[in-house]
Amino acid sequence: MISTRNLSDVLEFERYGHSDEVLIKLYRDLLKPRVIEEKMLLLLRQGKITKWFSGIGQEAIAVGVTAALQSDEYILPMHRNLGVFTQKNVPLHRLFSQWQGKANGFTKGRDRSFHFGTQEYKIIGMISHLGPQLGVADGIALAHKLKKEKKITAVFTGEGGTSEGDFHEALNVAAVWDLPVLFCIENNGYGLSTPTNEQYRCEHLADRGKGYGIESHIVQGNNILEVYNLVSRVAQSMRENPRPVLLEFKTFRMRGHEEASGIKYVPEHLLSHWQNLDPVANYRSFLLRENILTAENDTLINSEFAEEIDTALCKTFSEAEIESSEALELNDVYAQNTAKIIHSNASSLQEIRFIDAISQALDLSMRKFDNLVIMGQDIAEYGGAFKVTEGFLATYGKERVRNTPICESAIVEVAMGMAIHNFKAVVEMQFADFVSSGFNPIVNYLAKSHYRWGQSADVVIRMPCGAGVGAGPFHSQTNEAWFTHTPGLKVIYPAFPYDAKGLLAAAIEDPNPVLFFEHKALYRTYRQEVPQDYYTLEIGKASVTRTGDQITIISYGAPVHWVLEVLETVEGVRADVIDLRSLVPLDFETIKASVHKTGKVLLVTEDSSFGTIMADISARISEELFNYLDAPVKRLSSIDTPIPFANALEEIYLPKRKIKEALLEVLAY
Ligand SMILES: Cc1ncc(C[n+]2csc(CCOP(=O)(O)OP(=O)(O)O)c2C)c(N)n1
Repeated sequence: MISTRNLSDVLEFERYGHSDEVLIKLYRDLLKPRVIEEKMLLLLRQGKITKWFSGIGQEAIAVGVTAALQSDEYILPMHRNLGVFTQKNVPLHRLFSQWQGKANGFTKGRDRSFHFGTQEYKIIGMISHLGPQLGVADGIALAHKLKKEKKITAVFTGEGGTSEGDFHEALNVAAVWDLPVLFCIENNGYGLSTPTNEQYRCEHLADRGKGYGIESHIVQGNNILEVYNLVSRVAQSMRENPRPVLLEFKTFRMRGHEEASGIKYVPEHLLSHWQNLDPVANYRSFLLRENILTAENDTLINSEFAEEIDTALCKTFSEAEIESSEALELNDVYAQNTAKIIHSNASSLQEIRFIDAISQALDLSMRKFDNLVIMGQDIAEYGGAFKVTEGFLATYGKERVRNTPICESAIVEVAMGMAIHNFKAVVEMQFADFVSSGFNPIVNYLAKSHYRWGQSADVVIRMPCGAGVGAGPFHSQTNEAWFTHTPGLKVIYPAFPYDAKGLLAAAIEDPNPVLFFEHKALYRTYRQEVPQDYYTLEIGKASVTRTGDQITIISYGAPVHWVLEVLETVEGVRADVIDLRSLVPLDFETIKASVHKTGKVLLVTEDSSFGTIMADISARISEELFNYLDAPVKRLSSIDTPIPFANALEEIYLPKRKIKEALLEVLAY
């Protein structure tokens, strides 16, 4: 259903029964971001600030939407939505300090402008990639819904941002799950310099609501009373009857995308048309005409704001430049993990497969944490592609065991949103290969949030990976190196059922985002005696699976088993076999102790050769342990091709067949 509100060429205001006080309050709210911005433009010309994204002409949307929300409802604004921040009463000096990269801002100088969130004010700021926050809003809304809180979540995008896949995925998920998300498109005519007819083909973006089965409305975004009234009405109805609603606000960007870029590409007639529809000037005229506001009062309000701004600016400008150190910066990359290691109480062990260990860890974690939700494709009735969650639906119900549409990006974003409202999420990638479709939110949103503004992403992404099952280039990759390079992520890669169970439970306890690799070839082939109850293992500790003093062999995942098999076939070799278990954080101490003892190192990974984690380990051994080495560090990895399908080709690809020769070569050096 699409409703089209008043879109005439003049702004006509209707009181909707509001008192004079309410109308004046809305005027003050609308005026404030304008006055701040005019000051910022002045400071920019004076060289006192460096960059500015103008929202002049669009203020009625941010202000009207935020005014219609309850104070504990989340809002996810964009770079032009200063009005969201003023409406939520964020202190001006903190905002200014944020823009100037100072300590009283919200990111300790680590991110700029509006790229931050604050739980205190229930504002979750954007990342530069525009689209991901749409799915994050879905996650917050889902968290509200699961807690049975009658709250909505509002999220903004420009019309340019609607071309991103994130927009489609987020609307679709919100529709399928009936999430109370208010999707607000600010259609301001241009995405940087690209006009709407080069961005999309439909007449109105609101028309897209129909395709998702979502109610949508077109709103004159320059009319504060239209915005406020429509959003108030829709929001109340969404609280009672949770569902997404799509709003397309028609408006215009009166200045450049950012100040330096200018607006040469905008035809003059468009500017003058929208100048006549200026949201502040028109509303002021209406209030003056109706004798609700006097010119004297208007002057008073303006000077009150000017004084407040000057005081706050003084505070910011007198604040010292930010100081830090390597240690302080590194210390904020991860949230502190306060979870204690839990030891097993079980008196008996049971021999189980690797896959059973994964299922048990998930099952016991679901019992332990009632705020834990598992999401993934086909994981509910079907039990997942590998049957890891078979039976979970009957035990934990559809709300906590969630089949998802095929949209890895949105689901990772949903997991992030749930973490923002105090849930834990486990996301199952059907195959680790498909994580590429959810790559952006993992490496840019989840990984960086704690460092940027102190928000941890309590999310585990399960990654069934690896070769040996003849599944070809898109179902066999071991893609841990895509993530080990990104600060902020933890990467775990166990090789044994005991480790898999304890480390998956530990990953779920850990508030940081964890990529948890599960080698498919181990799922049903390897068995081990494992305690049946709940226990956790320390993340970041390698295990020495076999000891010896002649050579250190370092590996993780399936190759650990290949190495152990080879050692069974060569007599008399005394090798330390280190199973890393955790790639980030990396246990270099265990490596160091072993190399001190053996002086020889063989590194074995299933990853293709260039840029593996083994390259870093090799470099570090060379740098730090050179004096202990009796031979060059030897690396073994798969060849630099995509992983092929046919068994014979897979054998050529993998390093398995080269292990014995490499071992003897290093020993003989
Ligand atoms: C994924 C991505 N691609 C490109 C950009 C560069 N970029 C920043 S803002 C912008 C235009 C956005 O247009 P729109 O969504 O309409 O918002 P507006 O700036 O008009 O308010 C572009 C292309 C980006 N930030 N992220």
